[in-house]
Amino acid sequence: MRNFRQHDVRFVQDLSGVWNFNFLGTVDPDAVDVSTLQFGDRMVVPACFDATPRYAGQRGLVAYHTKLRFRDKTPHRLTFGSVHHWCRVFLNGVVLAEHIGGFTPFHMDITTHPQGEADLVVLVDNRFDSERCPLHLEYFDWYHYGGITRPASLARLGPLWIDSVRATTTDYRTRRVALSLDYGAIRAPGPTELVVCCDEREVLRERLELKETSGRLEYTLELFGAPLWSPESPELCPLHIRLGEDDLRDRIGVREVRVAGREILINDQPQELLGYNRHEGHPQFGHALPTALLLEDAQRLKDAGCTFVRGSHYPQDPRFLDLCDELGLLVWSETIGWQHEAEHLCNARFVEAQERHLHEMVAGAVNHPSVILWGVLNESGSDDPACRPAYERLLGQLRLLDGSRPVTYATNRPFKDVCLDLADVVSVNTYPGWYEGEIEAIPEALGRLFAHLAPHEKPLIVSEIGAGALPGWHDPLAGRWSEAYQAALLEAVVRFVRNEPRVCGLAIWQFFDVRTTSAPPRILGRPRSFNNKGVLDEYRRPKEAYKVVKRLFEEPKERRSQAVERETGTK
Ligand code: ADA
Repeated sequence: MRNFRQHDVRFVQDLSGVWNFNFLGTVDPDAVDVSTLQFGDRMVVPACFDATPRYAGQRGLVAYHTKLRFRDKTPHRLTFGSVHHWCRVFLNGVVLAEHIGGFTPFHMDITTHPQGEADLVVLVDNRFDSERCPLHLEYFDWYHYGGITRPASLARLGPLWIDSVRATTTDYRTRRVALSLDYGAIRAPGPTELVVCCDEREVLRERLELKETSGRLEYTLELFGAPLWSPESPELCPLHIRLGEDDLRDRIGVREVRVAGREILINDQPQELLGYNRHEGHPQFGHALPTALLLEDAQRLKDAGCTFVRGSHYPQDPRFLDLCDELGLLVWSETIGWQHEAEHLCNARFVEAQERHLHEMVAGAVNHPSVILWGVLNESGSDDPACRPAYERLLGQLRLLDGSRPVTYATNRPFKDVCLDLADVVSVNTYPGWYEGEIEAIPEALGRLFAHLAPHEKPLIVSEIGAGALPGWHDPLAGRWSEAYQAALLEAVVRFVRNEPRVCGLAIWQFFDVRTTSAPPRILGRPRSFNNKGVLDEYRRPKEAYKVVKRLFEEPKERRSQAVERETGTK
């Protein structure tokens, strides 16, 4: 599930492999008797079944089956990295759990089961149903693939287990880190030893008297001599925690993120965020990208001169975040969402589903130093006072769950927005030169926009801007849809934005082309059924703009600092 070993002691069975499979189609999940299901086909886990040739583009209910092996009678934890986009999980024919929403991990603890083998059946539905699964809707500008799309595992928890661990830098200067550990147990554990090692050095050893079957342990660690994490020097601190007979490995980065005036600071250093929006998609793999492709994407972002990636429009694979941690790429992590108006934002079911999903996003990504910003509700009704309570609630939840990172949302209605005061960072999606106006008018359009947002005195990120280019379309007239037009537009954008002291971040739309919804009318403006605004095509082959942007991104940082100095009169 991660790019490093998470346990030395805890036994974990990786469930990746080939499972039994049945495409049930237009069947109501409530009408399925799992004990009578036949499995005539096979399917890889993790994978998107509807990206495979046999089921390409099909929507419906499917059933997966595999055998689990329980080592003993103690509790075990079944974890799914992500299932798209509704599922019901059965163990030996009995429902264990239901889950909605892809792109986030979830688990179920199994406490009563005999030792030995058991049948695991997962009903998965990739159909759109706004009642049952309001997080995934057909009109979004990306294709929703289905299946068990990230790795799954079965872990033996034993009688006492580490439930979760969170490490937050509270003072980077003194390397002070707040550590909180939630544990669970089948009975009050009594005397228990806790040992915490950082980079194989023991930083805490304590004999505890645990009187409850669950609880939270909190400590302040002073990691003397630990290296700091920053984009230039992404040094990670391996953490190994042992509680009784259970253990957990994670990696932390000693770094603080803070907003000051118009800047986002990491360890008090202002950051210039330069990068792209990234979907998780590929024609052959759908959303289930193999590790090699995750690595390719991360390497390419670095090669493209990026410091920043916006995970649009959903939480990215934890293995991709691991790579960002290692490479020093800064990440905006956001919940699933796309252009929701009052119809959704005033609907309690939708907001509750967002809230549950947001909890999973934070729980899954909170220890990644690369994640510096949480986001919600891409391009939604932030101009509508009726939608403001939903923004208040979701941004408020994010702050409650993690006060150590700023929160934001991408608005596409900045001139009428009524929620910007709720965000720590103002983020704006805008398409001058593409949806409105010509390339020559970009400086004027952006200048007007930045001037309008200036009174907010907050960091400003251009969270989307771009142009479509059909891969290989070399038009002598360099018109819209040609590679040359896209390159010229992005050149104008990057030149203007990097010289603009009021802007601290730019995420171009987008890194590579992704398949979009098949539903009209959007599809009619999306040749090939793709959103073609990538600087790479869907197979990650560069278009003309890739090199142009790379050159501009790689120009020394001094350029923006000079612009900031000019603006603020500081030197
Ligand atoms: C929006 C949206 C993106 C994409 C883009 C476009 O800004 O947030 O997901 O749809 O427009 O290509 O038009």
